[in-house]
Amino acid sequence: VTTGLGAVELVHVRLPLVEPWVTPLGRMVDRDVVLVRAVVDGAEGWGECVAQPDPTYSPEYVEGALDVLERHLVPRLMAGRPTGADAVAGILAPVKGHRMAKAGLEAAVLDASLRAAGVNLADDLHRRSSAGTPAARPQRVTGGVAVGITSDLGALESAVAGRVAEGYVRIKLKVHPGWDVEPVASVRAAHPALALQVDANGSYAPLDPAARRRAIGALDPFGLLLVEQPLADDDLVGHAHLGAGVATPICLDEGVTSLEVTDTALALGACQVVNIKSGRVGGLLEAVRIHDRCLSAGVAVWCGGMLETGIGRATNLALATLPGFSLPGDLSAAGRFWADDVVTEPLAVPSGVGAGVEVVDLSRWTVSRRRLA
Ligand code: NPG
Repeated sequence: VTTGLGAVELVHVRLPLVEPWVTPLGRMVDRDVVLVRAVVDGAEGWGECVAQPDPTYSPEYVEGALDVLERHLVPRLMAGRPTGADAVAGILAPVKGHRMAKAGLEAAVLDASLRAAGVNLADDLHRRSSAGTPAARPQRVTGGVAVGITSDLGALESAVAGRVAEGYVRIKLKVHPGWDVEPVASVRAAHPALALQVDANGSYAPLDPAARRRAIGALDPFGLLLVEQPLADDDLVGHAHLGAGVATPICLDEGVTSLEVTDTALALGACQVVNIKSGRVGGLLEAVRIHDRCLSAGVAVWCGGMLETGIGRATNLALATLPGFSLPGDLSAAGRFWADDVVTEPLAVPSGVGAGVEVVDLSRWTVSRRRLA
């Protein structure tokens, strides 16, 4: 058994979605995704790079992630001889940005080293968090689900009714100027007590400040949990101004890329809630730090989703067991997106070692596979 980091493998897979996924950013019928396999101390681990096929959610995208992983990140990591996952972010820090690619690599190393040590991921994250409860971490978390943009209000209503019937306790709707008050009003009328929130993916950015306040303020009567990322990624001041003029709590997603940006957003009053995605912030360990900071600042967090396969969903579930995750995350079951998932386990906080999932034979979905030793 080789000690330390052995081989790293990059697997580009393409999974068909059970139904098209439509957001303010576009329409997707297959999910192209990069899975990272790492061997540490002879144990195999998996991580998922959540970059999307197109650079429309963030500057990262699947082919770019494969390229930066192969040319820059994996060679640096190999040369840096990390003894465990704690060393990964520091070794990769000279490469700027590419947080989703870095996070996928760190997750694979973390999973492998925890498997080698016989430790469960959720337990490990609790040990790392200043607010963790290693002796009594939750065995399950409450999941919410995202409903995409539909062709009309009738289709939206039946999609929401279906998700509520499946048992989801919180629904997130996608909104943009022109598809906001009407869908929210119609869902609220049908489900007066439903925990409901909306995600704009920055689509209100082109409006002037008064029009933003009118559009987002028009959602105030519907008692939403939050409105997510109404403005541009880098417009923290704009979010602070908008938040001062509306009642619905503002949540940041795309805008929060690191612990430092979290501090800036909190100092500016840019948000009342933070969506934490380990990929967006460069890794699970940074996500734990952001969670800890938000918890001590009294800012609620929840775990976002990036249409992950079961590999990424397992790490999301482990993360979401931390105590600051007081709002339901985008932690829908595999069947929400996939007819067949890449893992065998059902969606519950995995109890096994590492991230706790077993990866099936990927060959039927594989676009390319590169082994970097
Ligand atoms: O459950 O994974 C999920 C989907 C949650 O809406 C969701 N994700 O902006 O947060 C987002 C959004 C998204 C993911 C948008 C991928 C575009 C691509």
